Amino acid sequence: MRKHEVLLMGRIRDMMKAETDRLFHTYTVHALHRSEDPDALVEKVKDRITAITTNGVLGASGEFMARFPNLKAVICFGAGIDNVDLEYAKQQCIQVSNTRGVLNDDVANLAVALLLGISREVVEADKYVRRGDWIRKGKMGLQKSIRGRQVGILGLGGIGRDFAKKLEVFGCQLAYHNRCENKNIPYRYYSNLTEMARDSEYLVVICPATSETRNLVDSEVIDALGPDGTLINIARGSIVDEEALVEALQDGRLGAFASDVFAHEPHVPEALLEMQNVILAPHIGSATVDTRTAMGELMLKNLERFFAGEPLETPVRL
Ligand code: 8YV
Repeated sequence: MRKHEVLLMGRIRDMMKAETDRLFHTYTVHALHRSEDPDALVEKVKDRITAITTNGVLGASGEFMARFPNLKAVICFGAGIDNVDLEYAKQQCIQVSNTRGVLNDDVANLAVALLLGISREVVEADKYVRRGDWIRKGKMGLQKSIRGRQVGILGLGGIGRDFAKKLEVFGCQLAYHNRCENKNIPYRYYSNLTEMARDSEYLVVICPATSETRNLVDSEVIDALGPDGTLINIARGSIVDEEALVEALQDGRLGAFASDVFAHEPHVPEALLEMQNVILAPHIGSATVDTRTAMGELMLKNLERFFAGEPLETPVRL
């Protein structure tokens, strides 16, 4: 039987080998990154392509999708689909899927790790021992407990809810800001983000990156969080105004910052590298063998269902 043809936007580095092999084994994959002349490749296969596979970074622009007159699906590896032109997909009735759900647990765990790590100064403590400061200077200074402190969650979707559930056992006061209140959720709702930041000691960013959330955490929100406040970002760098953030940390207007994501990855503002009240991670939220395997399997499942003419497993609502 002839294999279905799939266009692969580029190397999906985060996909595990077993699922990558299965993708290439099951389909005739036209991989742009393996072609010496990607443009010529697109011209050659454009009429036959009904499905594109991609990830959050590579995405799929409207202009690119428009080159495939029979395109019906964009199948993504990853939950974030900020670089896929969803407006164009909607207009053209192109289905889009992502791999949400299977990564919630590990991403939420990393958010907990950053919260505990920054409040208990775990990275600094490690450096303290390695530098010989324990011997030279004696005991390190005291840190902060998170018990009883308000943690404001920006974006109470799947990952946000998992994160909040995990935090319940630490005895934190939980609050959230979404576009709408969810009456079934027991945490305090704020319709105004700045107000939530003012009342919270920790502000944790877990919302999707869209044109509406771009620089949502701006200097006003950062100032409301204040010198005793900590900002944690596990979502996307674009949601935080990075320049305003660096300035606030430099001026002591923000207490601390822990993040897995940045505006211009893999580049991180120089100034942050020297700061002690900062923890930096290289976008590893979903980076466990288990989760990356599950994401690959889910991506393949979506492809399989698309070619079988069945509803996608995890369609994105357009
Ligand atoms: C990475 C993520 O994008 O799923 C997401 O939105 O941020 C991560 O899982 C992953 O590296 C996918 O390539």
